[in-house]
Amino acid sequence: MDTQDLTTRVMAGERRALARAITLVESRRADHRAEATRLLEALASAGREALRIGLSGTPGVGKSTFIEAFGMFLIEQGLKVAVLAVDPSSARSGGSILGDKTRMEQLAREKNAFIRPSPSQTQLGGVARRTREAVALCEAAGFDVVLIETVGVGQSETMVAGMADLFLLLIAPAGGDELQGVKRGIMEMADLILVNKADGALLETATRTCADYAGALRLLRKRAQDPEGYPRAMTVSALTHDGLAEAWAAMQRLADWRRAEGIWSATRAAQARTWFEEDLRQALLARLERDPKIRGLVGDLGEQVATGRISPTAAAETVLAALGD
Ligand SMILES: Nc1nc2c(ncn2[C@@H]2O[C@H](COP(=O)(O)OP(=O)(O)O)[C@@H](O)[C@H]2O)c(=O)[nH]1
Ligand SMILES: [Mg+2]
Repeated sequence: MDTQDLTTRVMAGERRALARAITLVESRRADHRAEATRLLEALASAGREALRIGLSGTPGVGKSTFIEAFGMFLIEQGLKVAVLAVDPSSARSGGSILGDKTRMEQLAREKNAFIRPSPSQTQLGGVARRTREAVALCEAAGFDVVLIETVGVGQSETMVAGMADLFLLLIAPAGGDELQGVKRGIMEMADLILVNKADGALLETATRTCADYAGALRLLRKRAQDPEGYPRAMTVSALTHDGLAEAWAAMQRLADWRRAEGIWSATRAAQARTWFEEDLRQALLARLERDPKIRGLVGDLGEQVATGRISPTAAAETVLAALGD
């Protein structure tokens, strides 16, 4: 399959071609990289856009169960749904979504769904680029919604929020008035806080937890990207599917408002600019690390800095000077 062929097949929404294209963008081989860039360029011209939804929450909160239920709900609405996972620790754990596939059994069988586990890479920068490119491929393949799942570890959430149109935070019902140690920074990224497991014996606790979060959200600084009433906290049950339709309605209302206000495109433009700068930074660092002369110099100077023979600032300047020639 050449690039032209792959482009045509991805555009036709062939899932096997999409899987293959993602494998291509995940490859570190220089020739693959060049082909991936050509493919992405060719596909970008189609100008297809999906609703990109970032989803985060600590292990056990019900992300996989929610994605299965919400994904099926969207498919019943006639939409095509892609699910990508970002897990910086997957190199060690062997990929979280794999075990999860059992929880996404139904979704995995749907022809209008596409599920892709996390690329096994330790470097968050590498994961970010590959995930972004996978998102772009899913969009080109005609998916309406791309869900990007991440586990609740700080940096990966920021990264996912940086490539999403909407960011959802899944929370478990909890007794007590502590907000489960959810970091303020993460709360500030959320467009919707969904308190999951609002069913059975947990319903009452979930309702109370939801009210707590609604209160906490009201205390946050007003964001330019929100209409009245957002960010919101709502209860859902991935198990009984209660609240899923309401959550989807809230997402659509927010997305529509942002489109109408020009916030949607402005946010995407700003995101693209950030990615460009981030890519450049990564590539420059990689180039430095490949240069044996610079690597040697950095090693030597590191030693001198550690033993106090030269200041960190002077050492950095020495390296920069060496780059100049
Ligand atoms: N009662 C109830 N349990 C749920 C719900 N969603 C998930 N769970 C359970 O919570 C556990 C963790 O769910 P999982 O989807 O694997 O969480 P993840 O680690 O965030 O992906 C499983 O035992 C699920 O059955 C829900 O809405 N209600
Ligand atoms: Mg899971």
